Amino acid sequence: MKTRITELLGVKYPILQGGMAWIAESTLASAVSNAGGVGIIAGGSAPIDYLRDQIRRCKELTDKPFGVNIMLMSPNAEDLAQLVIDEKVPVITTGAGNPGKFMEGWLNAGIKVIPVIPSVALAKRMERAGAAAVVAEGTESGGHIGENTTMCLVPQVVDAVDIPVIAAGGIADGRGIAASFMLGAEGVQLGTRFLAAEECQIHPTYKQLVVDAKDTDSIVTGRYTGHPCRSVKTKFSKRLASGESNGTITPEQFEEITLGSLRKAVQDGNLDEGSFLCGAIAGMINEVKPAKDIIEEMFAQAEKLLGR
Ligand code: TUI
Repeated sequence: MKTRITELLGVKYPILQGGMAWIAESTLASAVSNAGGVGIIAGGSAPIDYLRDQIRRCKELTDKPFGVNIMLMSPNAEDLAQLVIDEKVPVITTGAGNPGKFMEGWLNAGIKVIPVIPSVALAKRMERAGAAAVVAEGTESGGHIGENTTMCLVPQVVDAVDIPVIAAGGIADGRGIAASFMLGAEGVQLGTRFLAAEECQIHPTYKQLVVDAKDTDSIVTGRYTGHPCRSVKTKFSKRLASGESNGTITPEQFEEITLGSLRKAVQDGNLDEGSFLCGAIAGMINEVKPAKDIIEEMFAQAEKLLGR
């Protein structure tokens, strides 16, 4: 399936793995890259030595292209932004902010920059700033989200920019990929589907929550903090949601309670204090399998649907 994304990145399939903070490390990223997609290591708010180590491990595990996601709300975004230059990472995705101030440095280093954007306005700004492509991410996604849906956002971004558009949010099989292509996207980014990849290193409790989730099992919390986040419905996330709506948890208390909650989910499988981020499509994911099988099966289905 050749598109401007496969050409730009030199890969077999036009698929990026989401740069999920605390989750997307070198084992998962290299498995996706070895399968013909683009594996992404999450910078998150990791210490610089950890990310350097992960990048070097990924280089040992694959000779295929891979990328790093820079989460722009991270307190050490500046250091991580320099690290990816020093380590000659070929592709960067960004999230949770406008990467404008880093663009010149990255472009001068020959890095292909692919910002994740939740709006047409930001897509246009990123194109002017030299982005190679954009990921248009709908509110169906897991984690920190914008307002617009994938179905509405992707075609509007496609109409607004000339660079290739990658669709994200609510995609987990060949039907979602085919639909994204019909909307004008030339690639897809999937996060939640890869939570249930064999190579994904999250706690078994987290993986099981994703596999067991049904259609109504994701919940958005934290709108009143300005950082809405989608996760699996658990006692913890439901308590946050009710505290937010009935005023018993202030925005400041919310930030305090959720600080470190993603790590508690990923590493400890802590159901009482962990935030198990996931997309609204989790209900469709019922099986853990290798990243290679996930990718090959999805693209076989998509190609059939698209009549190729
Ligand atoms: O970034 C994500 N998803 C994430 S980041 C994350 S870690 C986190 N932890 C606590 C608070 C916030 C994040 C978990 N999930 N997806 C990409 C994404 N980017 N979604 C929305 C945005 C975004 C939002 C505003 C991108 C740009 C933006 O720009 C605002 C501006 O400055 O113009």
